[in-house]
Amino acid sequence: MSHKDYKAVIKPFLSEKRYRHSLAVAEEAVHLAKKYGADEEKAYTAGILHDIMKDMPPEEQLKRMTRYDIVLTEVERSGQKLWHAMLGAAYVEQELHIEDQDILNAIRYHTTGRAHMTLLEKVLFVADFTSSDRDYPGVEEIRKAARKSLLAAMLSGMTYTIQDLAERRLAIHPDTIAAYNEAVLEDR
Ligand code: DGI
Ligand code: FE
Ligand code: FE
Ligand code: FE
Repeated sequence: MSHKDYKAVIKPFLSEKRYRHSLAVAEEAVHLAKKYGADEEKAYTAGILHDIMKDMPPEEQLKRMTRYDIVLTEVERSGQKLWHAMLGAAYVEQELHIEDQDILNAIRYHTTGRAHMTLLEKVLFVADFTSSDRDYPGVEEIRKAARKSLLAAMLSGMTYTIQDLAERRLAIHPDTIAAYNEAVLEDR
Protein backbone atom coordinates (compact mmCIF):
# COMPACT_ATOMS: atom_id res chain seq x y z
CA MET A 1 0.00 0.00 0.00
CA SER A 2 1.19 3.53 -0.73
CA HIS A 3 1.51 6.14 2.02
CA LYS A 4 -1.56 7.84 0.58
CA ASP A 5 -3.52 4.57 0.83
CA TYR A 6 -2.54 4.13 4.48
CA LYS A 7 -3.70 7.67 5.27
CA ALA A 8 -7.04 6.93 3.63
CA VAL A 9 -7.37 3.69 5.63
CA ILE A 10 -6.83 5.28 9.05
CA LYS A 11 -8.69 8.56 8.43
CA PRO A 12 -12.28 7.31 8.99
CA PHE A 13 -11.31 5.65 12.28
CA LEU A 14 -9.69 8.64 13.91
CA SER A 15 -10.37 12.09 15.30
CA GLU A 16 -8.51 14.94 13.60
CA LYS A 17 -6.09 15.12 16.54
CA ARG A 18 -5.37 11.39 16.55
CA TYR A 19 -4.99 11.41 12.75
CA ARG A 20 -2.37 14.14 13.02
CA HIS A 21 -0.66 12.19 15.82
CA SER A 22 -0.49 9.11 13.58
CA LEU A 23 1.12 11.08 10.73
CA ALA A 24 3.59 12.66 13.19
CA VAL A 25 4.51 9.26 14.69
CA ALA A 26 5.04 7.79 11.19
CA GLU A 27 7.34 10.71 10.35
CA GLU A 28 9.25 10.41 13.62
CA ALA A 29 9.52 6.62 13.22
CA VAL A 30 11.10 7.09 9.76
CA HIS A 31 13.50 9.64 11.24
CA LEU A 32 14.55 7.24 14.03
CA ALA A 33 14.75 4.31 11.59
CA LYS A 34 17.20 6.31 9.46
CA LYS A 35 19.24 7.29 12.49
CA TYR A 36 19.39 3.86 14.09
CA GLY A 37 19.35 1.62 11.00
CA ALA A 38 15.85 0.15 11.05
CA ASP A 39 13.76 -0.45 7.91
CA GLU A 40 12.27 2.97 7.04
CA GLU A 41 9.30 1.64 5.10
CA LYS A 42 8.29 -0.71 7.92
CA ALA A 43 8.75 2.13 10.41
CA TYR A 44 6.37 4.29 8.38
CA THR A 45 3.77 1.51 8.14
CA ALA A 46 3.92 0.67 11.85
CA GLY A 47 3.82 4.37 12.74
CA ILE A 48 0.86 5.34 10.62
CA LEU A 49 -1.20 2.31 11.72
CA HIS A 50 -0.21 2.03 15.40
CA ASP A 51 -3.24 3.84 16.87
CA ILE A 52 -5.83 2.80 14.25
CA MET A 53 -8.21 1.42 16.94
CA LYS A 54 -7.50 4.13 19.55
CA ASP A 55 -10.67 6.18 19.05
CA MET A 56 -13.12 3.29 18.85
CA PRO A 57 -15.57 3.20 21.80
CA PRO A 58 -14.32 0.75 24.47
CA GLU A 59 -17.38 -1.53 24.19
CA GLU A 60 -16.82 -1.87 20.46
CA GLN A 61 -13.14 -2.58 21.04
CA LEU A 62 -14.15 -5.42 23.38
CA LYS A 63 -16.62 -6.76 20.84
CA ARG A 64 -14.03 -6.74 18.08
CA MET A 65 -11.47 -8.44 20.32
CA THR A 66 -13.85 -11.37 20.78
CA ARG A 67 -14.01 -11.65 16.99
CA TYR A 68 -10.23 -12.03 16.82
CA ASP A 69 -10.21 -14.46 19.77
CA ILE A 70 -8.23 -12.04 21.92
CA VAL A 71 -8.52 -13.12 25.56
CA LEU A 72 -7.64 -10.47 28.14
CA THR A 73 -5.81 -11.05 31.40
CA GLU A 74 -7.14 -9.35 34.53
CA VAL A 75 -4.55 -6.57 34.24
CA GLU A 76 -5.41 -6.06 30.56
CA ARG A 77 -9.12 -5.90 31.33
CA SER A 78 -8.42 -3.22 33.92
CA GLY A 79 -6.36 -1.11 31.52
CA GLN A 80 -8.58 0.20 28.76
CA LYS A 81 -5.64 2.10 27.23
CA LEU A 82 -3.96 -1.22 26.51
CA TRP A 83 -6.75 -2.51 24.27
CA HIS A 84 -6.11 -0.47 21.13
CA ALA A 85 -2.60 -1.88 20.74
CA MET A 86 -3.70 -5.53 20.98
CA LEU A 87 -6.76 -4.96 18.82
CA GLY A 88 -4.86 -2.75 16.37
CA ALA A 89 -2.31 -5.47 15.62
CA ALA A 90 -5.09 -8.05 15.06
CA TYR A 91 -7.08 -5.67 12.82
CA VAL A 92 -4.06 -4.79 10.72
CA GLU A 93 -3.22 -8.47 10.28
CA GLN A 94 -6.74 -9.77 9.64
CA GLU A 95 -8.33 -6.90 7.71
CA LEU A 96 -5.42 -5.10 6.05
CA HIS A 97 -3.54 -8.37 5.45
CA ILE A 98 -0.25 -7.08 6.73
CA GLU A 99 1.84 -10.18 7.26
CA ASP A 100 5.12 -8.74 8.47
CA GLN A 101 5.44 -10.05 12.04
CA ASP A 102 7.84 -7.28 13.05
CA ILE A 103 5.34 -4.57 12.04
CA LEU A 104 2.53 -6.44 13.81
CA ASN A 105 4.60 -6.80 17.00
CA ALA A 106 5.65 -3.14 16.90
CA ILE A 107 1.96 -2.19 16.90
CA ARG A 108 1.02 -4.87 19.45
CA TYR A 109 3.67 -3.74 21.97
CA HIS A 110 3.76 0.01 21.30
CA THR A 111 1.97 0.86 24.57
CA THR A 112 3.60 -1.53 27.05
CA GLY A 113 6.89 -2.41 25.41
CA ARG A 114 8.21 -5.87 26.29
CA ALA A 115 11.46 -7.74 26.93
CA HIS A 116 13.67 -8.43 23.89
CA MET A 117 12.11 -5.79 21.63
CA THR A 118 13.40 -5.65 18.05
CA LEU A 119 14.90 -2.47 16.64
CA LEU A 120 11.64 -1.71 14.83
CA GLU A 121 9.60 -2.21 18.03
CA LYS A 122 11.91 0.19 19.87
CA VAL A 123 11.72 2.74 17.07
CA LEU A 124 7.90 2.84 17.19
CA PHE A 125 7.85 2.85 20.98
CA VAL A 126 10.15 5.88 21.12
CA ALA A 127 8.51 7.65 18.14
CA ASP A 128 5.17 7.49 19.99
CA PHE A 129 6.77 9.39 22.90
CA THR A 130 8.72 11.95 20.88
CA SER A 131 6.56 12.79 17.83
CA SER A 132 6.17 16.50 17.01
CA ASP A 133 2.56 16.66 18.29
CA ARG A 134 3.52 15.56 21.83
CA ASP A 135 3.62 18.25 24.50
CA TYR A 136 3.44 16.47 27.88
CA PRO A 137 5.77 17.62 30.66
CA GLY A 138 9.18 16.00 30.15
CA VAL A 139 8.86 15.42 26.40
CA GLU A 140 11.92 17.55 25.67
CA GLU A 141 14.04 15.38 27.95
CA ILE A 142 12.93 12.23 26.10
CA ARG A 143 13.60 13.91 22.72
CA LYS A 144 17.08 14.79 23.92
CA ALA A 145 17.64 11.20 25.09
CA ALA A 146 16.45 9.88 21.70
CA ARG A 147 19.23 11.86 20.02
CA LYS A 148 21.72 9.93 22.17
CA SER A 149 20.31 6.40 22.16
CA LEU A 150 17.06 4.46 21.83
CA LEU A 151 17.79 2.80 25.17
CA ALA A 152 18.11 6.15 26.96
CA ALA A 153 14.84 7.36 25.42
CA MET A 154 13.00 4.14 26.27
CA LEU A 155 14.20 4.26 29.87
CA SER A 156 13.18 7.87 30.20
CA GLY A 157 9.73 7.18 28.66
CA MET A 158 9.09 4.04 30.67
CA THR A 159 10.09 5.76 33.91
CA TYR A 160 7.60 8.51 33.18
CA THR A 161 4.83 5.99 32.36
CA ILE A 162 5.41 3.68 35.34
CA GLN A 163 5.63 6.59 37.77
CA ASP A 164 2.41 8.07 36.37
CA LEU A 165 0.57 4.72 36.51
CA ALA A 166 1.66 4.07 40.11
CA GLU A 167 0.61 7.55 41.21
CA ARG A 168 -2.83 6.96 39.65
CA ARG A 169 -3.03 3.50 41.30
CA LEU A 170 -3.34 1.76 37.93
CA ALA A 171 -2.10 -1.77 37.30
CA ILE A 172 1.22 -2.06 35.50
CA HIS A 173 1.29 -4.68 32.75
CA PRO A 174 3.92 -7.45 33.14
CA ASP A 175 5.30 -6.53 29.67
CA THR A 176 5.81 -2.94 30.86
CA ILE A 177 7.77 -4.20 33.89
CA ALA A 178 9.78 -6.64 31.77
CA ALA A 179 10.70 -3.90 29.29
CA TYR A 180 11.73 -1.58 32.11
CA ASN A 181 13.81 -4.19 33.97
CA GLU A 182 15.64 -5.23 30.82
CA ALA A 183 16.41 -1.62 29.93
CA VAL A 184 17.65 -0.62 33.41
CA LEU A 185 19.94 -3.64 33.62
CA GLU A 186 21.25 -3.04 30.10
CA ASP A 187 21.94 0.58 30.97
CA ARG A 188 24.37 -0.27 33.80
O1 DGI B 1 -2.04 5.72 22.15
P1 DGI B 1 -1.16 6.84 22.62
O2 DGI B 1 -1.87 7.82 23.51
O3 DGI B 1 -0.45 7.52 21.50
O4 DGI B 1 0.01 6.20 23.52
P2 DGI B 1 0.09 4.74 24.15
O5 DGI B 1 -0.49 3.74 23.24
O6 DGI B 1 1.50 4.58 24.57
O7 DGI B 1 -0.85 4.79 25.42
C1 DGI B 1 -0.48 5.51 26.56
C2 DGI B 1 -1.44 5.17 27.69
O8 DGI B 1 -1.32 3.79 28.03
C3 DGI B 1 -1.17 5.96 28.95
O9 DGI B 1 -2.43 6.46 29.43
C4 DGI B 1 -0.64 4.97 29.93
C5 DGI B 1 -1.23 3.67 29.41
N1 DGI B 1 -0.36 2.54 29.75
C6 DGI B 1 0.90 2.31 29.31
N2 DGI B 1 1.43 1.24 29.89
C7 DGI B 1 0.49 0.74 30.73
C8 DGI B 1 -0.66 1.57 30.64
N3 DGI B 1 -1.79 1.35 31.35
C9 DGI B 1 -1.79 0.33 32.21
N4 DGI B 1 -2.88 0.10 32.95
N5 DGI B 1 -0.72 -0.51 32.36
C10 DGI B 1 0.45 -0.35 31.65
O10 DGI B 1 1.39 -1.12 31.82
FE1 FE C 1 -1.25 4.01 21.25
FE1 FE D 1 3.34 5.26 23.88
FE1 FE E 1 0.24 6.79 19.66
